[in-house]
Amino acid sequence: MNIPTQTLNHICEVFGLPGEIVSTEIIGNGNINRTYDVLMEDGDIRTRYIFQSINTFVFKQPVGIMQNIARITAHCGEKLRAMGESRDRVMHFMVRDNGDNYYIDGDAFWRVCEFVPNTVAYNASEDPAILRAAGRAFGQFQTMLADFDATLLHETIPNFHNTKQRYLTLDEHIKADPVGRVASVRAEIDTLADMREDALRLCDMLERGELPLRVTHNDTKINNVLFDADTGREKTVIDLDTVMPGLVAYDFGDAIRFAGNRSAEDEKDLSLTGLDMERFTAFTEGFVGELAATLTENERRTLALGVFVMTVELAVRFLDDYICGDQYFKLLYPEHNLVRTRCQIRLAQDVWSRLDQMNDVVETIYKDALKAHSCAQ
Ligand code: GN1
Ligand code: MG
Repeated sequence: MNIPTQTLNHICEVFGLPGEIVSTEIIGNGNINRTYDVLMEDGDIRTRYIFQSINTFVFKQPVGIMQNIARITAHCGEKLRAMGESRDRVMHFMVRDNGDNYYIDGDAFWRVCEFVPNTVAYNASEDPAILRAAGRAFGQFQTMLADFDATLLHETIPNFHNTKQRYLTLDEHIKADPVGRVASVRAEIDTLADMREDALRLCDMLERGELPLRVTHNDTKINNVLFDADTGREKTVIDLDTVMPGLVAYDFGDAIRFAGNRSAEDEKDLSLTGLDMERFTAFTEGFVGELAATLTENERRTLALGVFVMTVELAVRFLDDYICGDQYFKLLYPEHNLVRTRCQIRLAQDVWSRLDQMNDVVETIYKDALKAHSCAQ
């Protein structure tokens, strides 16, 4: 959807951005919010910004998100400054004269942040160096937030990674069958039912107090990492909308679900879908390398399981949205949510068959990382 220039100009005014808009481009890879890359010119100075309108069907309390973001970016910014790191290693949101980092324009909820200069993002990569850097980026993000007071965070989407609740919601909608699609997806429903017990293992452990809550990112797709265009090293993590208390396995699992898959998450040709162990290994080296010293034994032993859980959970969410008539995720074509569901189911099956192999890789990398860590001390 194109936004009228008038609206964008108005947003510039509200946020006090100097100069004129030279060009705008839609950034299309998010499934929820609408995002625009806006280039502005003020005399000789050209500045790029990211304008985003938050999807308020998905995020019912956008002001809470923006409060979370202000606190998280301030916390990370301080840490990075103390380490002598560049200011580009955290996102910067524009603040209006009244102190708000957002603007409500009728039904639309807008925010603006600086475009991080000289960076690139990837929707997929086979390059181990890039995957390792992505792993480091999400690992470092957790490390930076390890001493953040989680009680300050609004729960932006309640039960976001509560797999049990996701299944219960699916059960309800299967019963209600609001748009008459249930009969056509019996096979998918049955397969997900077979996976249910194993997919709830993280929830069960959390309920039994066997896994600690951390402040996690919760949406760790590789396109939520910006890399330095010259060096390829991780610059910063973006998309902070779902930063909430969670399990380390959520972040690890979701990242591998996306970046470890040989295919896109909505591939129609399922023979192309499956876990690539080299990509898995490279990401794990980066992620576990950062977090080895702080991982509990249960956390470490559930990382690989997290890949399965997050993949099944997303299959459940895509199928639920399909059964409900596609209200949540953006679609590129009518059957998109069903295609996504099938692809995630295929990936989950492949991941399950490789669980032991994945656990072995995690264990080896963990031991090496600990050794490197104790040598460095
Ligand atoms: C959504 O919009 P995007 O790409 O950041 C979704 C994630 C899913 C992802 C699947 C708030 O993320 O949970 O894993 O699509 N975000 C929300 O591509 O539901
Ligand atoms: Mg997101």
